[in-house]
Amino acid sequence: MASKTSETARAPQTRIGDGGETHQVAGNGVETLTSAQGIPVADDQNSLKLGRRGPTLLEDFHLREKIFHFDHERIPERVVHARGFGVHGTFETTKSLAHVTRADIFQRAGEKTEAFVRFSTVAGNKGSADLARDVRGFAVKLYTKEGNWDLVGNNIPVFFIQDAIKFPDFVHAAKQEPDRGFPQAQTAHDNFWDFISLNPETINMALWIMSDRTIPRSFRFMEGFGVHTFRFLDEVGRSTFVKFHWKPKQGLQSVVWNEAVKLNGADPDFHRRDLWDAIGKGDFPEWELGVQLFDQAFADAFPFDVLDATKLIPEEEVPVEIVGRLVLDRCVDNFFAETEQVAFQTGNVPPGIDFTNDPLLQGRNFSYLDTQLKRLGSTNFTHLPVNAPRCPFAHFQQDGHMAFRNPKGRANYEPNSWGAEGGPREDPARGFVSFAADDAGTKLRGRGELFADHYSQARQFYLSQQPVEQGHIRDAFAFELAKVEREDIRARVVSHLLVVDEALAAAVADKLGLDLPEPAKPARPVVNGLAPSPKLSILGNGPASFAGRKLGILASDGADAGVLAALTEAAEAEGATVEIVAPKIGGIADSAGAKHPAKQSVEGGPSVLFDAVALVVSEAGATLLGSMPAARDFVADAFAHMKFIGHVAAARPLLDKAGVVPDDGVIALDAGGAAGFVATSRRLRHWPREAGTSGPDGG
Ligand code: HDE
Repeated sequence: MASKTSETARAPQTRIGDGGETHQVAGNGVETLTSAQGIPVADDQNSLKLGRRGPTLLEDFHLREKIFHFDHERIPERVVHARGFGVHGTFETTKSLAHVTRADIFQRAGEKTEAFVRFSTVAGNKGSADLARDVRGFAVKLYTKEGNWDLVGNNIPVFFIQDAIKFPDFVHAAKQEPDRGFPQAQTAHDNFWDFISLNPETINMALWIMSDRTIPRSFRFMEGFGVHTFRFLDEVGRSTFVKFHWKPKQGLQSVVWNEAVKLNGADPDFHRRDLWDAIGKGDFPEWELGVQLFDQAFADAFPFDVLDATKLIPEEEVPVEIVGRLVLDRCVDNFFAETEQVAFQTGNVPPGIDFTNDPLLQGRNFSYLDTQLKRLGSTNFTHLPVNAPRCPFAHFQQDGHMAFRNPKGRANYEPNSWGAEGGPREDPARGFVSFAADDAGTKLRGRGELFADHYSQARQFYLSQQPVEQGHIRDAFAFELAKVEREDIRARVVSHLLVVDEALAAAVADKLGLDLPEPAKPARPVVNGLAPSPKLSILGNGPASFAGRKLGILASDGADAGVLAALTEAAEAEGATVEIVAPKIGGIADSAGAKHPAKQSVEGGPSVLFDAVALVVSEAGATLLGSMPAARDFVADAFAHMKFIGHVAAARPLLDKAGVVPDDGVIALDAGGAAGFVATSRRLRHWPREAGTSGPDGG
């Protein structure tokens, strides 16, 4: 046993019992490690013991504090939307809406407002994968000069249910089943489809979630929607109904299902990494804020209830007017402090914006405040920097856990007779005033009559999709229902689809090997003649360029230097990113001897990470890669996912090994083909390949 004297006498930089590792110590500009109380720490490697091999002492306050804090690092994850990613940005008003709202944020074109946005999936737990088939949350906090406005929306304009009272049932059914604790982050299970099949109000949303909207390529390539009908109020309290839309300047883009499945394995953080990388290199994503404005007369004449969140108003009927732009340009400094602790609340609206009686919205206004207390543990969550208003604020709320904004002075109530020293007072002119709704009625449990039309807009959505997209919806239904163990549930879902579109229902039933059931009985007659709304298609609203997308070049030693340079130049001129994937992470030397570092080795860099791929290999490289399963998968997957594939002539054997029968989407890069390949890649996918009509060999 070491004597006490020898331990006390040790040199300050020596660690007792540390096996001789070297540790950096404070000094020369390196900060001193302290306890949370500020006490300098001498040894952070060893707990205090009675002798080197003896028991640990309770006296070790540093050990106790360190472990105590660690034990309490987690706060409850969100009960829905647990997995998310937040970033900062700026909203700029581009058009004044002073004629319809007194909201300060919409008074002056050119006005800039700080913003925080959190994107999320809904059903999965915090550690689930990004490419789950799921709705994406699109929650925006705008720190306006008259208080925080939270527009807590989704990437789909309609919702599953009509009344907040159904939300716990819906979420229980969607999340993991309670006895087994799985499946998580996916709706392909009995409970979810049981709920859908027994609640026809979900059918419109069911069509949306089986579309490619739920497998976006990037947060940057999705729309956002406020979903509910809100009100704008002007200076005299006159109301105009409003629906909010976020339109990505980058254009819409989704992946195909097989790609999503593989992405979840290749990079479970694919969406958050994409946003982090894009912002990190200055490619700031941007959305336009659009509003659909309408009055009571329109609402009365519209065949659906504008208070029903399972319905939308087609843009073709009420155009979306662009009134602002949102640029996301700053990642968080600390994920926990900002993304995890940001607290959205639908009830946060500044003067000039107000609610309608949408029963889902009314329920949300209750829920969000409640959930913040549970999650953040104190009513003082508004003191956290990410949640605090940026405008001056003053009130008499006080004390509570962790209050760190504590007012001075004697008066903590109002009215009071302390004059100017007595603190803030109400302001009837500037303050928030609710719409003077003349509501009256019988107390009952029920819904508006038009809420009962559950199929008309589902049909309209389906008929608004391009054939490729309709095929994806069919396949998604067949995939999910094939995971449902009970045949009666599968059949009940198909019975609803029969009311939406007979051909869709028949195709799904065929894929399931199911006899067609009787159609469901709609509570209200289906409005069959609704005009398709092309704005509801993703493919119809894609980007016009390859900007913001990623080209993956599978390269080998001896790769044609000219082709590499031409590809890189064309892609970068387009605003796209180029990444080299090589047999080894050390990179390659091209035909001119120049070295190119690899971003990925082919084993860790499958083609699902890219929007288009190019094969720039030497003859020897093609042979080498052709012998590597990961390289063959790289090529075969790119082809199966309908991606454009550029290649040099030497890559032909690799294409053959991957089973690729070249079509119009497989493009030669030799003889100056690089620029044309990048230009063609603007179309993102070669969809005729999926339909089997791809030419020249596909017919
Ligand atoms: Fe939410 N929702 N929600 N929701 N929601 C939450 O609040 C709730 C609904 C949405 O990034 C929770 O802070 C009820 C519709 C987003 O932090 C909770 C109802 C829409 C986010 C809650 C709805 C949303 C949430 C969980 C039915 C689209 C993530 C944690 C009445 C318009 C916000 C939290 C973030 C989060 C309740 C329906 C979007 C429990 C009761 C409809 C984007 O309060």
